[in-house]
Order: sequence, then structure tokens, then C-alpha cells
Amino acid sequence: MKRAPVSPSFAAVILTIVAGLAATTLTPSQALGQDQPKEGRRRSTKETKPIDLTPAQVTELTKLANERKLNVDDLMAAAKTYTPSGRHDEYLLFSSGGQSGQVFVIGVPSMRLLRSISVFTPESWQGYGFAGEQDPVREELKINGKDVDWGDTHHPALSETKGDYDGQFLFIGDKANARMAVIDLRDFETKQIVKNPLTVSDHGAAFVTPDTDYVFEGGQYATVLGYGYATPEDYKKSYRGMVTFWKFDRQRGRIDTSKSFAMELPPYWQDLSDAGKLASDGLLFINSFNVEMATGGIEKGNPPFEAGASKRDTDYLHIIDWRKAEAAFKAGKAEEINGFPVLRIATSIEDGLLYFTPEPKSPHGVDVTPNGQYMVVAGKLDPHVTVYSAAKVRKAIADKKFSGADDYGIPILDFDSVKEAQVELGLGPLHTQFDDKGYAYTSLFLDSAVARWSLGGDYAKLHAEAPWTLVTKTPVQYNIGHLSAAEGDTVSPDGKYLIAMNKWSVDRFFPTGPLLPQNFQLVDIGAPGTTMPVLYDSPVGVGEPHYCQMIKADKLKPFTVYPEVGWNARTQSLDPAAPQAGKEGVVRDGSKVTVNMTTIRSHFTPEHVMLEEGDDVTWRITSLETTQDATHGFCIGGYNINLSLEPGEYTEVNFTADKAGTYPFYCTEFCSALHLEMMGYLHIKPASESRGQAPAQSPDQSPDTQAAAK
Ligand code: K7E
Ligand code: CUA
Repeated sequence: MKRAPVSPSFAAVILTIVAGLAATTLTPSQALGQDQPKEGRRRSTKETKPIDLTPAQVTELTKLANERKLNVDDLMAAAKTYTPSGRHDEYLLFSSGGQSGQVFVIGVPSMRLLRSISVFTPESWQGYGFAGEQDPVREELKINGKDVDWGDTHHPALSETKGDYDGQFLFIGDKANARMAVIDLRDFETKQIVKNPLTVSDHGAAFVTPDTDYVFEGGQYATVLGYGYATPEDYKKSYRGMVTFWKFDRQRGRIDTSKSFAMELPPYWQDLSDAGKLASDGLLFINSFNVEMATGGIEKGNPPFEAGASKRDTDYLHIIDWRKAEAAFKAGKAEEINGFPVLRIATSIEDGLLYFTPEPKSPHGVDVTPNGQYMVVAGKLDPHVTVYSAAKVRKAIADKKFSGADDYGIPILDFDSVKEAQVELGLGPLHTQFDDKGYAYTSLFLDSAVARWSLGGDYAKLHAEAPWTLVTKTPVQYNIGHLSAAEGDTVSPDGKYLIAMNKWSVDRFFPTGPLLPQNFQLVDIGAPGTTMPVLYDSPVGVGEPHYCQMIKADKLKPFTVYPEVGWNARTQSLDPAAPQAGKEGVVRDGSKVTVNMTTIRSHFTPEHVMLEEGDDVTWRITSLETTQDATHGFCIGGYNINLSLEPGEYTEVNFTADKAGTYPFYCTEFCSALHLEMMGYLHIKPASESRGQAPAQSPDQSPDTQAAAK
């Protein structure tokens, strides 16, 4: 093989670099990269003065656009979304991660993925669930003693103060396993997972009350509450739905299960939910379908669930007075099921906690307008959205305007007495969001479109259109599920941007085999009227997200490094057990061994750890780093251990040293120029040697003879 000659210019560059290095004496910390990067290196020093394109630049831009086959709309879209290096996004999107069990954080308008937050699925980059055999994450993920190491995340809920996002916490439900997670937005990490003791799966989770007093979790598929058993023949009698009110302790940043309770509901399939606010404060709305109580059985010649559950023209919108329910719970009116307090249906009727009203037809989303005056229900099989008035609901309850009661005796509010409007939008309406101009936006699954329509009442003065009318539709690609406008489910939406969360991407991207990514489309909703263009397609190839929420980025105040060296991220406090610099070492108490380790670029202390086979090991590591982004990893091969040690963080690992040998451990983040040298050895002395014998290595166990035997 012939070697390409080095060009004279390349040689010159190398000579210059070498000469430069020789002329500069690097300090040890420079050599290790421990100094903070210079300001100029950290932030773009890009020109931000107003521009005025010269004719030559216009010509150049036009040429470029034509070469890349971009039209004027494309250029405008690029200008609205392109985010120069070093510039931060205006909004953050917290998206459910569907079957990945995670949450994704995405910048808007750039649509750049900023990070994934591990929630229900162990994930090695974050060291989530890889801290040895008793990792508290893995323990928390167990259900009835089984490892359930994944989730189906659907609905993230940012914590709210007075109905507005406050940027402190994020909650998300696991539909597959009826769990709720609490994420602390100081470090974007999951702090708590609670398992619902009543039901197997859920769907109306997570939603919060306007001050985040409660995070509620509505069910979906009815079961026998508390993991009971009954055949389909006993469906009406034994199966039940539920909604659980998880009490949130903001001070501790945890759900307080001892102050949480649930309400028993009929075995309709409860679906999406929303908490009332302002005009509807104190109420909670939950959709349902399958009020037919179909039990399927296609294998016996019965109509399948999908047909049986769609027979009737209306289902029931559940209206719950959660403050009254809280009072009933505090008054001791709940009964325990599987150790969890539940308000029975009879109590709900007696105390006036629960009312129904008809809603057409197999509804999906219920969404409360920013002023709290209206609830918008989208019926999957109805081309309309139905708008209910909170004032009319309250009046109908007070006046006992009932059209009857359901099979369980729950009063049904007369539809015409609570209905405000019905707006025809198109096929397959699912979910609704709002902006600051008096418009609502509804996703149309079957039409593959986002519908903009005008609200009435107090909103009518904000826009030029007649109230309660369709204004325009923008096609999206394809089969949109949820949508999310900037702060579009709060008391003060921002408008500007909307995300269409499309289930199918079909031809939008290069096909990645038969499994294709989802397509998040950024839609410009800044201009009123009929202009509502799609600006950008962003593939999401890591799970099927359902809902996402978009928060103004400046509301978040995350740590850039942990506040103190030795910080325990699980407790969000300085941990007294964290090893300190100068006090590293191995402490032995019989076969219980504690390794006290610190780390800073580019070494671990100690570098050799001597253990004995069978030792019960507690390995504690403190990162002494205080520099932003100076993250180290720590892995031990063969022991399923990997940590992410962010600056200042302390973590503990537990395992049994049951396989003797000499194991390199190393840093798994490329942290510095001498990252590859950032390693050490774990020596686990065989038990036989400890007993003073020679290692029992028979010749036929050597790798060579094993290979020869094959
Ligand atoms: Cu419509 Cu789970 Cu909110 Cu999916 S759900 S789309
Ligand atoms: Cu620390 Cu690489």
C-alpha cells in the first residue's frame, strides 16, 4: 500500500502546533483540563447586531436556497427555528417517552433533544439502576416482589402554583403498571416512584391541582380493586374503576402516601382528566368510555371490545368535587382496600362528591380553558368537540337538574343544562390546548390535522372570528395524538409555538427499517386567523411519546453543579456518609467491607482496592469536582455497575464480591485529556488463597484448553 505524501501545508500546521506546545509550559491543572473553560470558549460571541442583507448576500442566499430546493416558506421556517451555536432555546418541552419509560427534554424552537430523564427504566448513562445489587431504584421498581423495569409513560405534569407552571417538579404516570413518579427539576432526576395499590394499569396520570396539593391518577381498564380476581361474568358486580389523589409534600419534594386516598368509580373505563382552575377550581373532570360495560370475548363469538364499547352515543364525563372528597377522607369515611383508603361509591353519592353528565361519543381528552370557565371534550367518534360550562355545572348540581342516574346510582346532570357549545372540527378529535388569543387547538387523529377554533364567552373579544367556530386546519404528518402549545394548559398560555405529536411518520424520514420514529412537528401559531404553518419535523426514535408540556425556559433554575461536595442526589442534601478528600481507604469489619473513594480529574483514590471473595461490599464515591460538566463515570465490568458522578455528587454501590479476580474499574465519561488513564484495579482474592492454599486452577480450565476442547 502506498502512503499518501504529507502535504507541505499539513506539515506546517503540525510544526506550528508542536512549536506552540514547546513554547508554553502547561500547568498541571491545565494539562488535566481542570481549569474552567475561558468565557470566550463557552459562549458564542456571534454578531447579534441587526442585519441588513447586501444585494450580494441576497444573491448568495437565493442561490443556496435554489441549490437546496428551498422555497421562501422554507427559508422563513429556517429563520424561525435555526438556533445558532451557544444560543439557548426559549422553551423546554417535557415529553413522555412512551414505552421507553422515560421523559425526554427537548428545546423549542430548535427541537434539539437536550436529555432523557430515566424514570421507569434503568438507564446506564445516568447510572440509573446500575449501583449494584441493592440499588434503591431497582427496589422501588419492584411490584409485588417482581422486577418491573420498564414503564409506558403518557402524561407529564409540571408542578403548578396558582395554575401556572412553577418549574419545580415534574410528575409522570406509568400506564402499564399504574405508577406515579416524581422528578425534581433542580437536577432533572427521578426522586420517587409510588405504585398504586388498587389497580394494575392507569391512564389519567399525571394531572395536578392548581397548587399541586394533589397529583391525581385516574384509572383506565377496570379490575377488581386491590389486585382481586373475578371472571367477566362478574364484571358489573366486582370490577371497578378508581381515581387516586396522591398528596404532594412540596417541602420534601415527595408524595406523602400516608395522606393520599382514592375514590371508587364504576367499571367504566376512565380516560383522560383535567383539574379545574379559577372558575372551575375544586372540580376534577375525568372522561370515560365503555359505559356499555362490554366484556368482549371475540373468542366466544361475542362482539370484540372495540365494538361493544362503542355502542352507545354517549359516555359519562365524571365531575368530582375533590375538596369535598378530601374532607370526606379526612372525616374518616374511607374504607381500606389492600391497605389503601378508598371512598366508596355510596359515600360519593351521599356526600355529593361525584356527578356525571353525558358526553359524545367514546371521548378521549377533556381540557379546561385557561380561565377555567369551560371544559372541552373531544369524542373520538364524533366530529365535534363539546364545550361544557363550569358555571352551568355548578348551577345544575345546586338545582339538582338530573336526567337520571347510572346503574350505580350516580346522578347524571342534564346535558342541555351544562352544555355551552358544540363545534364541528373534523374526524377523530383527541386533545385540546389553548393560546393567548382566545383560540383553542384540537388534534384530529383521522384527519391528520391541527384545528384552530375560536372560544366564546370572555374570549370572544380577543379574536376577530365568531365564537365557537372552526378557524383553520393545518395538515400534519401523520395521525396526530396529543398536541402541546406553549404553557397551553395553564391559566396563562403563551401562544407562539405548538407541537403536533404525530404517531406515524411514514415517508418523512429515511426509513430506519420497518420501525419508524414518531414525528414531532413544530407549528407556528404566532399569527392569528388562518396562517398556521408547520416549521420543522423532528424525529423521535426512542419511544412513542403521548403528551408533552412546554414551559418557558427561564422558569427553570437547575443546579449547574451540586450545591456541596458530597451531595446525595436522592435525598437532595449533603450526605454525612460521603467520603472526604484525605480520608479515603478500605474499612473491613469481618466480611463487611466499606470502600471510601473520591474522584477528581483524572484519578480515583484509592486506585487499588483489595477485597476477598465473598465480601459484602459497600462502595462509596464522592466526586470532588466543582466545575460545571466535569462528570465522571465509574464502572466495574462483570458486576453490572455503572455510575454517573456529576460534580459534587456522592453515590453508594452495594454488591457481593462473589467472583474472584482482578478487575479494572474505569471512568466511563471522557472527562479530560487523561481520561483513559482514569482507572484502577479491584482485586478480589480467591477464598482458597485466603485460606492459605494455592489457587485451584486445574489445567483443563485454562482458556487454551477450553478453546482446544471445542
Ligand atoms: Cu391520547 Cu395516553 Cu393522552 Cu396517547 S393518550 S395520544
Ligand atoms: Cu473521569 Cu473520564
